[in-house]
Amino acid sequence: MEMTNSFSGDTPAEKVAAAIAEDGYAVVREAVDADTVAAVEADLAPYFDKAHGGHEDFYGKRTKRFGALLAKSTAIQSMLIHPTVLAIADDALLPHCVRYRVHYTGVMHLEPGETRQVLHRDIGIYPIASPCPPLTIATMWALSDFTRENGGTRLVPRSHLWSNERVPKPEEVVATEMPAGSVLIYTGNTIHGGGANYTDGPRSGIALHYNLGWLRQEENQYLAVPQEVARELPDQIQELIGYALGSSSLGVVDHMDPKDYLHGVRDQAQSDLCPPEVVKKVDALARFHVSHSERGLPGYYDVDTD
Ligand SMILES: O=C(O)CCC(=O)C(=O)O
Ligand SMILES: [Fe+2]
Repeated sequence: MEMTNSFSGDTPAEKVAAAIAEDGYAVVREAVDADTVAAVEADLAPYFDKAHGGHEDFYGKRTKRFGALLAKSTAIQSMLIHPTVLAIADDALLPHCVRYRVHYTGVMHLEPGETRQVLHRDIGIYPIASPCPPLTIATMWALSDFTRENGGTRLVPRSHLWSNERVPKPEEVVATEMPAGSVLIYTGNTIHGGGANYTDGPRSGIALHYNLGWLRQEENQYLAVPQEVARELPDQIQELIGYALGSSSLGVVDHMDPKDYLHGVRDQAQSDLCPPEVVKKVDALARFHVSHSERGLPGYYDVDTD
């Protein structure tokens, strides 16, 4: 199947959000310029040099991966808080949480010869059966062009609405094609996986994910970003990585707001754990109904699209 939902960089965010709500994914082409891509690559160059392929099948034996990107690059901040991406995260996640968080930051750099990754849902790390409301929003930023031949992320349109039992057919899988500087955005509920790289150059991508603020973040941002680095980050990014209450009292440190604590407040009387705007938002949240389901439902789909 051919990929649809590829939008130019100036497309209104609402239009992209509507496509993601319907199909589970969208591409925004050239959402950042070549200078931003070059700046991110320059920040990360020393880490690329040191990185090597993994030893687990899922993560890829010819895929360089490393994380903690907010401690390694300032240029990456413009990807993390890109207005279209945040508008989509607002649309998908804010009905269900007071704030969402940075869930994961990582490089996914497929070297020539990498084989296809098993298809999966990123929300498979949580024991919640599909379909369910979006728990995470994933972005994959292209540092190189993404093509079908070099391992552009494979996706199954509309699978964010399927139950775990439904297995994708090969003809239901699309491959992401986008030039460097573009971003693929998909929900963590959408079945997807890296492709095989049949070319002689790398497919280089940066994954920045966001999750509901009351779920555990996949990458531990409090260890990934040292406190002295976190203290210097813009307010908005501090809040995104977790230095803000996720609900009344959720995320407290020594009975204080984590952001106050980060900035040296040690007197409980100076910190408000029940700010009225947080309490009001908690009361207004759309509530989940989680039903019990059987153990052992398949979460991985080995679909041959090569
Ligand atoms: O590399 C890709 O295109 C996707 C990788 C992925 O989905 C994952 O590692 O969870
Ligand atoms: Fe994934």
